[in-house]
Amino acid sequence: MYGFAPKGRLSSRLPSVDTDGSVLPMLDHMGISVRDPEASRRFYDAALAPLGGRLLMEVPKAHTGGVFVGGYGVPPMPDFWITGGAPNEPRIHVAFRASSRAEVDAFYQAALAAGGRDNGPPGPRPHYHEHYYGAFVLDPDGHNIEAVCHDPP
Ligand SMILES: N[C@@H](CCC(=O)N[C@@H](CS)C(=O)NCC(=O)O)C(=O)O
Repeated sequence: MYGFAPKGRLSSRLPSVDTDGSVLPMLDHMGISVRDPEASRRFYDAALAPLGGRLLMEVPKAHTGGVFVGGYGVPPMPDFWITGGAPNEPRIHVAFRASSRAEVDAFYQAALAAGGRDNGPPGPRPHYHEHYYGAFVLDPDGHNIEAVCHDPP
């Protein structure tokens, strides 16, 4: 379903720097547990689309004990995984990067329309930093999902 390879050899130092000079985040991928994978897929399909994200990979159930394990990301790399099972306690907070404030707004609207619950409408959060603009939605299990743009307006 997807093929991923880094653009070049990665530096072993932090922050990781790709061969083209771009800085890569320390975090490679992460995952959360969700009670109803179909409901969560509907939510994340919709919520992440405005950010350029989509389901990129599903691990064959022969390798997962029969549960859904799917990876979302901006192609080509899945970096956010959902796994069917008992939701994490306490619930997880995940922030997805948006490239504009309009994308944050679109994330919020799409996430609410796909069954999310409001946890903070789009707007500046200057207590994080001067240009921080975020929106927060609880996913079907109550995980606190955010889109954030760090750029000046
Ligand atoms: N409802 C708050 C949500 C803020 C929020 O969830 N912030 C993240 C960090 S960006 C978080 O995990 N905060 C800690 C907490 O809520 O316990 C808002 O709209 O600002």
